[in-house]
Amino acid sequence: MSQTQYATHGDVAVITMNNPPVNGLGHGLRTGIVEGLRRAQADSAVKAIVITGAGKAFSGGADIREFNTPAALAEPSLHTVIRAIEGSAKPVVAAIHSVAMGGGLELALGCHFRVAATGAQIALPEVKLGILPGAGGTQRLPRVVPLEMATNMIVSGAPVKSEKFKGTKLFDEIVEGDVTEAALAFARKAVAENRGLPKVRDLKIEHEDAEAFLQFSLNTAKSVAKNFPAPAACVEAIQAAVRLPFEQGMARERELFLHLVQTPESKALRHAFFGERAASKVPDVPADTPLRAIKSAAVIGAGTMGGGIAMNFVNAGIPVKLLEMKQEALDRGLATIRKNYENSARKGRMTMDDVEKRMSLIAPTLSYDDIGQADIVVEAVFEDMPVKEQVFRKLDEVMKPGAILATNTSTLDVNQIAAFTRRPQDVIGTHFFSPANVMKLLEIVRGEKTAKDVLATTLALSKTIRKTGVVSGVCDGFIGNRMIEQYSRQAGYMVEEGASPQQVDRAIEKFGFAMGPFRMSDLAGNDVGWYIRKRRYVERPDMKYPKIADKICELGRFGQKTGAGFYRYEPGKRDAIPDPVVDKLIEEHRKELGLEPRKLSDDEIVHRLIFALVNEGAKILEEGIAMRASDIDMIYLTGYGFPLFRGGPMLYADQCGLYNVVNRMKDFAANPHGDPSFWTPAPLLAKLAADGKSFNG
Ligand code: 3H9
Repeated sequence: MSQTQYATHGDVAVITMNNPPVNGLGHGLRTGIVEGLRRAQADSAVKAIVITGAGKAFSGGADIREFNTPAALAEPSLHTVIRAIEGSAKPVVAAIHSVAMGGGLELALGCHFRVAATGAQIALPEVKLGILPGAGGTQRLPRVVPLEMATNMIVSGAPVKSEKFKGTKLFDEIVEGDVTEAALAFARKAVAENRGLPKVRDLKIEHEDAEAFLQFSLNTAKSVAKNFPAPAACVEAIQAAVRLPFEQGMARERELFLHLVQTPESKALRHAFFGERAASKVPDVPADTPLRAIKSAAVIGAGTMGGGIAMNFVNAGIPVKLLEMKQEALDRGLATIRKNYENSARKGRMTMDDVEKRMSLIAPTLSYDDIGQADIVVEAVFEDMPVKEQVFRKLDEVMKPGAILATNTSTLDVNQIAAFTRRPQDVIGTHFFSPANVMKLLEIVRGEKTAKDVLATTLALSKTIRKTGVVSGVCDGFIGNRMIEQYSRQAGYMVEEGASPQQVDRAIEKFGFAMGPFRMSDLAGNDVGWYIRKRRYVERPDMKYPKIADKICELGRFGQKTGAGFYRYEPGKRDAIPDPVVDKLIEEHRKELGLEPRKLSDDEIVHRLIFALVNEGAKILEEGIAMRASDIDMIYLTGYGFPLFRGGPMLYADQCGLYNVVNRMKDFAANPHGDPSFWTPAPLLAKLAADGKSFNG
């Protein structure tokens, strides 16, 4: 089916791009546009041409799925299309009713005139995919809007509403109502008034001190973007626009684009773009599953987690009942929420009026009788099955039929929790990450009996509260924590073998993690892991654990909250300071084990940590706990501080080559200390490696 429609309206031809969902400029659409142009040129009755888009976008840009495939290079390329538009002997008018992004905007910039609807979203967002606008965007945008504005748009990728361009040369008209009608009228007027065929390329970039401004922008881009090469390359392309004749600037832009599109950073960002969207799809839950209405919520527990969860609802305008057992705990929880909002107000992110408005959406209560009418209730009480049992039995009694009963458990069996109620189909896990009002990840745990509409509603809710929702099946620790346990075990082994906690943290932080395992544990509270391990020792006597972390806990060093953990902390400060007490403890522990400390390289540290994640990830994938490898990556990118420029553990393993991963694991298994069985490759990993395949296809 053709991806364009062609029609004539009197003496104006209208080419409508029609490639759902967002008119991505793939090969089919590009071909259709060129054909439409040819047809219009050949028809002597046609005096002008309008290009518009069907559906929800004018165009979301080049088809990202085509990148690094032959289709991306196949003619007509986007350059060829834009050249054909610009070179048209009849005026071409872009009619932009909504999103014009990336290649879509570049195409519009090739048109002789542009008419946009108010509210249309305009952007060159390529930088967010680790590339730059590669079809003239860096050369043409600075010719129609002030250099600062163009640079800002290209380097940030942020969308700007069409009306903000009033007074610039980007749009000839910004209209309310039917933009195609307006463009048709405009086209007729342009012909009648003999306005010719103005080309953006012929305009001059006007700026008093472009060189100094761009040098400053380049320095800023380099220092802010650190691991991402694209922002600086964007500025370099704009520098070329300022310094060079148009065609040479285009050549420089092309060169930079072709380099960036091959970088692992760009692959990682594109993986995350599609991974985020894939995560919201569940193969056996149809996209049109009717959702349950979520207009009100309740949260059980006003502790750190409960308070953060309540803030999520409030921020989305959903009123919340916040329930606690004791007045003091409730008061404390509310005070913390208020403090958080007031801090935001102090930083200028909201007004004090907003603070009051948000606080007014929270109704504190000590009674279950007050929460029964909520559409969803999220339990965030102590991580202990008997406590959860009590809460869920009570919820089963008081909640209205059809309410979603969610548990914020991070490790416990959601099926067992569901079985405490007579409505297991309404029970689901919503595992928030601390601080719950900040962290992007929401691990959504699908119980055996969770109803499809409950899952679909929770996934939709994750978008409403601006989280990345990723579905996990039921297992101990779900996806994220089950994997992190293996990572922590390796971290502990490496300290036993000779690394210091600082060395381990430093190595993985250099790799790009926001925080190493020991600093992270100190932040989260070492007692949390200790509590879980004590349960493991009983349930899984077959599993070996390094014991340093237990010894740290036995000293009451629970981390930042007690002023000491693997590091020590000055009162009120968060800087992790190495502590000789810990060094001594480790030394004694090694002696007890009869271990002569050895030097570990940073490379060994990093790869033992990452491949521990990958091997467990492969098991999780094979067991169907995760639906796809990219879901695991999204969990690690949004909840565990995995470096975005590396795309997540599974993509990182793919980029290393799974054959190499398995070989490296064999080396680790040969290490006489530690746990050789730890490094038995998961069957899926072994198979993919042997077949020369990857996790992400
Ligand atoms: C570029 O243009 C390069 C050129 O400079 C140079 C070339 C030589 N391609 O976000 P949504 C899919 S680079 C392919 O949920 P929304 C998306 O995967 C491109 N697919 O909807 C999803 O698919 P599915 C620069 C794309 O309404 C579906 O559309 N452009 C593309 O919330 C719906 O997406 C960008 O970076 C694409 N370009 O938001 C724009 N765009 O249903 C990136 C979307 O299978 N896109 N899809 O999961 C966006 O920012 C948003 O998607 C948009 C719509 C605002 C357009």
